[in-house]
Parts: sequence; C-alpha cells; structure tokens
Amino acid sequence: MSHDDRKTPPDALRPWWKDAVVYQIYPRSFMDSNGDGVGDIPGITARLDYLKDLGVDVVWLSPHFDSPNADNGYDVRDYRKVMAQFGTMADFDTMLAGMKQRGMRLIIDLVVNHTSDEHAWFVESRKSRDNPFRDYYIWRDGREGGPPNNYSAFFGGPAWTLDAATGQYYLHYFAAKQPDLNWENPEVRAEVYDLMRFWLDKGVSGFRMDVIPFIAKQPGLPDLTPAQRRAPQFVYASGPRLHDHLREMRREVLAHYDTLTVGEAFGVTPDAARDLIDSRRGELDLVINFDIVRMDIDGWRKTSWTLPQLKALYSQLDTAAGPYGWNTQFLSNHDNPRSVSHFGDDDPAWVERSAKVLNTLILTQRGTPFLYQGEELGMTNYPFQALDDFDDLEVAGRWRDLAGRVPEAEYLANVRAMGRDNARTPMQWTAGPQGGFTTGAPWLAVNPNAATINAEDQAARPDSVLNHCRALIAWRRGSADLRDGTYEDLDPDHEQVFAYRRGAGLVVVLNFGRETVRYALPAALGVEGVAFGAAEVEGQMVTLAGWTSVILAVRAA
Ligand code: ISL
Repeated sequence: MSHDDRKTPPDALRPWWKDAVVYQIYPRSFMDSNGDGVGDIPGITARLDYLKDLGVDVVWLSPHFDSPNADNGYDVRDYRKVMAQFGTMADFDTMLAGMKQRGMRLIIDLVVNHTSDEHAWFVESRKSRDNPFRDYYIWRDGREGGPPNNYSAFFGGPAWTLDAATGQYYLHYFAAKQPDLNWENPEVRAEVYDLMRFWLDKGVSGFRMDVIPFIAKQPGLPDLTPAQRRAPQFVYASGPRLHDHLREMRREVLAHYDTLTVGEAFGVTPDAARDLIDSRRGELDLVINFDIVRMDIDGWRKTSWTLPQLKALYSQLDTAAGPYGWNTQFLSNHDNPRSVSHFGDDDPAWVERSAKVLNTLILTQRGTPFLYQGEELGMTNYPFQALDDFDDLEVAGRWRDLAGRVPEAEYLANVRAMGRDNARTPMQWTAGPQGGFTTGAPWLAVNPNAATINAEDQAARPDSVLNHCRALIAWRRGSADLRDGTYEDLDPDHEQVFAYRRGAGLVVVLNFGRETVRYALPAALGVEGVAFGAAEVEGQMVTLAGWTSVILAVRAA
C-alpha cells in the first residue's frame, strides 16, 4: 500500500478523536483532596491545570459511580450516583466544567456487561424466579449437582454462583459480586441506553466500554473445550449478537451525540477488531486491544517478549485496522504493569531515558495515543513483598485456584511483574509524605521511589520525562505525518532498534537497549536532519546512545 493510499478522509470529515491525546485517570489513585486516603473528584479538579499543561485533549475517567468497590468501581451499584468516597454529583459537574473551560473533553467508563450484586436490579432479580427483574441477569438450573456449564471466572473459580433462595445459578465472568447482565433482554438494553443518555446530556463526550464484546453470550452456553478453557475470553468475546447490539446502541443513542466510543476488546483478535472499528459499520470508533500488553503473559504466568515480536504486532495491528479503522496506541492502563517496567528499563540509572523512549513510541505511532496516569513521569512497578501487599481481587482470586498447585513464591514473582496493582499505586506528585497524593493513610501504598520520581521535581527539570512528554505532545499536534501519516516498519528483524517511517516525511528511531547503536537508514530515504529529539547524524548513519530516540526529517531520495 503506497504512502498516500490510506490517508483518512478530508479534514472536514475527520473526527476530533483522531487528533486527540487521551489521558486515563484511575480516580482512586489520582489525587485525594480530603485526606481520607482515597483519590476523589475534587482532587482531579485541583489538577486540571497539570493536565492542560501536559497538553492532553481527552480524559478517560475509570468508573466514578456508586459501588461497593469489590473491583474498585468496576462493580456499579447505581449508574446515576457518584461514589461517596469520590464526592458528589456537584463535584462531578464542577470537574467537567473545569475540563471544558480548558478545552478538554471527558469520556467515562461504561461498565454494562455486569453490575454489582448490590445493584437494585440484582437485589430484585434474585428474590424469586418470577420477579420482574429476573431476566435482567442470566439464571440457569444446575447440572448434575453443579454449575450449568464449565465456564471459569477471571477472578477465580467457576463463572456461576448458586443462589440458595431460588436454587438457580447466576453467571458472572468476573467476581460473584459482578453478575452479568442479560443483553438479550430488550429492557436491559433500554436501561443501558437511558443511562448513557443521562451522562451524555450532562456533557460527557463518550465512553470507554468495559469488556463490551462480552455482552453477547454464546447461544445455549455450551461447555468450553479444554483449549478454550486456557483463554476463555476468546469465546466470551465472540457471541454472535455483538454487532447487532453495538449497532442498535449507535442507532438508539450514539448517533444523536458527538461522541468517542472506545471498546475494551479483551478476547478480540486484530482481524476481529476490524469489524468493530470499521467506520462504515457504525459500531465502535476505537478498541483497546490486548495483543501488545498481554504478549508476554500466559494466563497468570509472565513469559517473555522480543523487540521483533513487538514490532510484528504493531505492523499486524496497523494492517488489520485497514483504511476505515483507527487504532489506539498505549502500553499500559489500570489493568497492566507500568510500561517502563514492562517494556523498558526501570533501573534507576535508566528509567527516565527508557520512559521517554516508550512515550515517544506511544506518541509517534499511527493512531490515537492513550497515556495512563503517571506514565508521563516514568512511574514504575511497585516492590511488592507478599501477597498481602496486594488489594486486587484478581490476585487473591487466582491464588485461591492455584494454592497447593503452584509455589507461593512463583505466583508472587509473576504478580509482582504483571499484577494490576502496579499501576494502581497513588500518583507521585511530590517527594513529600505519601508522594503528595494524600495527607492521610493511602488506600494502597505509595511507591517509595516517589522520592525521586515525582511531578514536582520533573516540572522543574527541562530534561525530565514530563517535559519530554509535554514537548512531544505539542510537537505532534503540528505534524500531519504523525497525526495521519502511514506507518511502515523499516527494520522488523533488528533486535534492539525500532525504526519506522511515518507518512512521507518522518522516520522515528528508538534504541530499546543500554548499548549505544550506530544505525544506517535505508539509502532510499534522504535524511534531512533531526526533527525532534537529539542524535548524531552523519549522512544515513544515526548514532543513538542507550535508551534514546530521535525523530528525523526525511525525503524520498
Ligand atoms: O486481563 C484481565 C483478565 O485476567 C483483567 O486484567 C481484566 O479483568 C480484563 O482486562 C477486563 O478488564 C475490565 O473488566 C474488569 C475490571 O476488573 C477491569 O479493571 C476492567 O478494565 C471487570 O469489570
């Protein structure tokens, strides 16, 4: 495909979110304004100038709804109420107004594959088999004294729980406190569309949709095969009615607003994602793929990855998006380890350089960049010492399944590397007590390296990760090649260098190692000079010190 074949439609038809930089906030860990140790909405409002200064266009807010916090808000008890620990609806309105005053948009987290078991719908549904809300959820009779089928839950145990009151099992892909909604019930769909309108009418600009492919169940709920049991998400995400539901959602709600929809595509392959994001199909705008962030995890075990494997995934995802799709570009979120610990080098001597390289990758790939809170600082994984240090129900739930079959030390080593709590430790604002996150006792321990990795220190240092990120976000805004240019990997097999062309006029070269590299660019590309960053350039030869990157201006020779 030539460099110009895949340019998107003229600007007039170009949706705003293609040029946006998105920043994800996990509210529990972002900023605590009242000293209770939990982040809150006034805390976010107090940091809006920080976000504006960084240059982000859109904030994705992880769930802020009323919740018992079995899964830190991904178990919603009331979709129209703000979680008390986070503040009030007036606080939400103030935060949203503050974002808009700064030219920023807000998308919120739509968690509608399941609710909390404390949601009024489920409280009613479980009362009796003929309760009007019974079919809001998925109830089945047991089989041979056990669950209706062999589905497993992601947080341990079977995906079915027996409710003694009515003698039936209910389905939950996640925790027993997160019963799955029955999307085959038109009343459920109407309820979801109504709550979507509630928040859109308040002025939010769209939704990140939690495990949205899971809403369509497999007809008859047949058993998983042994192979399917190893990765049930691919079965859970391929129910035949998914596209019908998404198109109805678009017709009923989204088509009437100017929105961004980002589906969390857990269990969706790159080719299957194409249909979800094809702009002609009217389903989703973007998806959050798992191919890169889970390239080195098998179930709960951390495996390994190589740079050529990473590069192959970038090319596969870019090709799969096709001319009518658009990708998200990210390396972490609240469910994954810190990117600099996962894909970079978090040794104190290298962490800043490495974080800048990874942020350069995120911000120069073809697609919409999604930065996760703290990534702009190079925040790292946390030094967990014991399973009791973790808050995440996924860690405890998997251990219930594995205890006695796997040595605790082996399980701990894996969750230390890949556990979700790595990304959930509080934002590191200062070198002061609790990293400046709270004046109280934080709900999850602050990383001790806040003493050296924090926003206050980095704001004052021109060469910091924060200032590099800020400068590149600004520079990117003025570059048509970065915002819309095609993507071409120039050297898929190189073990240490990631070099790719963007559009006609730019080449990005990243050194994914500590050793200085001298890298020769293809003779067909005439190097005109350094466009962003710093490197020694002699003709076609670029010299990059360990963990550095450069953006070069080129022309077809
Ligand atoms: O990858 C996972 C399965 O082991 C989990 O990290 C994660 O549950 C999965 O990616 C789906 O994530 C979303 O749904 C979950 C919630 O815990 C996650 O925080 C959310 O991002 C259930 O709502």
